[in-house]
Amino acid sequence: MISTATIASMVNLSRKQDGSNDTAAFANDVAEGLSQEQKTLPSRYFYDGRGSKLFQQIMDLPEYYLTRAEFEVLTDNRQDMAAYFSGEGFFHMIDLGAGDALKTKILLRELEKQQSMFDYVPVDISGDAMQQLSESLHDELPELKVEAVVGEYFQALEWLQDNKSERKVVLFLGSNIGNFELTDSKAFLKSVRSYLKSGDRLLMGVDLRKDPQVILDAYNDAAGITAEFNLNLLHRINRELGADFDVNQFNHYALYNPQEGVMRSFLVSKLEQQVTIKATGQSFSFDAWESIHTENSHKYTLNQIEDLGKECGFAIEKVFYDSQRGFADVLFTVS
Ligand code: AVJ
Repeated sequence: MISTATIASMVNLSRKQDGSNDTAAFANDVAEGLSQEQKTLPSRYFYDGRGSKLFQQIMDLPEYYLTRAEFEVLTDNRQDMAAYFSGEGFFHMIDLGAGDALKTKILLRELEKQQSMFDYVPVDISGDAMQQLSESLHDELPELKVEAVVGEYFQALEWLQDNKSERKVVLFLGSNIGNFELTDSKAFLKSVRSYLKSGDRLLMGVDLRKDPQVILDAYNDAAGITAEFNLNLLHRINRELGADFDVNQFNHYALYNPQEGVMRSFLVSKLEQQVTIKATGQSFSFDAWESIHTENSHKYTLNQIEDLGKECGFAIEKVFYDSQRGFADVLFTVS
């Protein structure tokens, strides 16, 4: 069957096509992070080619409940969600951090079934991911109008602001909000809000507080995939910035603080050692058992989410839970 309705285009908003500025920014962020008293590396650098593959394996792990929980939420509530989205005519569905969009496809199929008037704007920092997604959507949902955007979240929202005045439904799934510090999540949501107007919506996936042991296991899987994922950051720095990290001399360590509701991940140096990064010409020393903080994964109460939304100009319209009540997709309207 030949479809004339298929329109798949891609906009690349990354700073440089050849990636040179991206490498400079990466080098800069790494040097800055390793120069601090508590060494730190930004979690957004997990997702190079190998890191993205490892994360896909994480999503299949028996211990990593998040993805299955959200899959269930979207599957069980897809009709209801689609009805909320498409009530008021044409809209752009903007998927921040779309990745392989495995979960979003549940909604896309339902919206098509309901003959909703919309187009799909997946946004991701990975050009490869957006290319693959455009192709898979072309095969699976040939009627869907897709405009993939390669870039950072705010670049994409800025671009949308200039180009699209129609109603917007923003998806921010997968508990990606959990990677932000509280102040950053506020800044992020306020910024998203500034691009929206009355009638627009935000659907945000959040991981909820639960048995700390369950959370701990999700980030310390028995197969060691999460450890590989965390350590891959050092492999990436070696490869892209010409560093000489001896990756075997670092351990993955993740612990959950139930008081704050924060999972924190670290790489711990097993011995006193030095690392040189060619790209910046700097060396960094590690004491034995010194740590690099690599990720925060926040777990929320619904009250926190409600307050967070309120402070950023959003009101909860509906909360969709999984059967265990461990994960929620929260539908916000702009207030
Ligand atoms: C993609 C940010 C939601 O924090 O649970 C998985 C990333 N890190 N295992 C998360 C991750 C370790 C994940 N997010």
